[in-house]
Amino acid sequence: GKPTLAVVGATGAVGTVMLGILSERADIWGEIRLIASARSAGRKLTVRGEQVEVVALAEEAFEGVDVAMFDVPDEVSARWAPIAASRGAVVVDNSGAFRMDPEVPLVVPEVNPHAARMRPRGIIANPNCTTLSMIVAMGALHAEFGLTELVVSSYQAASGAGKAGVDALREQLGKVAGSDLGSQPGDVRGAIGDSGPFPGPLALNVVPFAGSLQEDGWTSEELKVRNETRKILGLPGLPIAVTCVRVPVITGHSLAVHARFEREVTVSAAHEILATAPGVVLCDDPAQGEFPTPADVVGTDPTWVGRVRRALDDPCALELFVCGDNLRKGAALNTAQIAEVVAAERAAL
Ligand code: 11C
Repeated sequence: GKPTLAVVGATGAVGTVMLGILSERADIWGEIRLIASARSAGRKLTVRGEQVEVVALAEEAFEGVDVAMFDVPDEVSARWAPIAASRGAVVVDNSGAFRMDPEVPLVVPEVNPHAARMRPRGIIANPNCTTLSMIVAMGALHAEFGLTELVVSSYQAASGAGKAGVDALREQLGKVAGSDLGSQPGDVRGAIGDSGPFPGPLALNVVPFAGSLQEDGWTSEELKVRNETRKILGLPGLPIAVTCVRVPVITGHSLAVHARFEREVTVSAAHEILATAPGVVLCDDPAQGEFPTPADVVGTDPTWVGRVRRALDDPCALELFVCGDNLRKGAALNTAQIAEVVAAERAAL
């Protein structure tokens, strides 16, 4: 029969998008079991046009599950993913708990699908949404030109911080709408106060901080983009500098990328690769006002690329701007694609 899928964290920001994605994609699953905290148990959610009752996270909830997707905080995955795996499920985990574990593959199906097969712990990790928002395009360029260095700045949406992030930004926008705030130091901060998950006002502002503070001034988010990119591309020594910035966008992460390669590159060669790479859409005609923006790409599946330029001071380097939906390819969609890779293995047995 068709494999049984469990969605753990079905009621969260990513889980909600996941149910939509599962309803749209090819229907390869038998039962889809929805799992969440005890608080949400008993709620009914719609998936594939049917109402499904949410069950509480417990060992028995994984009985008979072939693939279990986890869209929950790190500490919940750290505890429960091994339990699901010990019960025979292949876990696809979207938290940060296992991404850098050498015994856990970190998979982007367009870039390193083969890595999914080596999973001694029965766990496959899904990358961070900021890494995912650029990695399909960068993987395609790397395959052709050979990456030697990346310098990246992110423009991250509020929904990267979950529902709490979206609620905080909407509330802040309400407080500043129609005002003349934004012309005196601290006036926006004064009007908004300290609330929500961001360490500064996000409405009428940008905040150069995401995640938690780590050694030497780097944030956890910046180190994730660096470490995960190296692991996915199989380039453990790749020099990568990252600055992560939160911007007042609801959903859609963007990145400005300076990418250096082993050999000389041209914009036309890069265009040709990006225009044909699976999962990438080239949108690059600035004379016609065509470049990707998060407001235009939210809700879509691909990685959008524009503003491709050759570096003025380096014939081996490109500058480009990428945008992607951080809840779709950045999270739920990539997880669903990995689960489909696992299901296809099983079907081939
Ligand atoms: C953000 N990328 O935009 C983060 C959220 O490692 O999965 C996702 C954190 C993670 O805030």
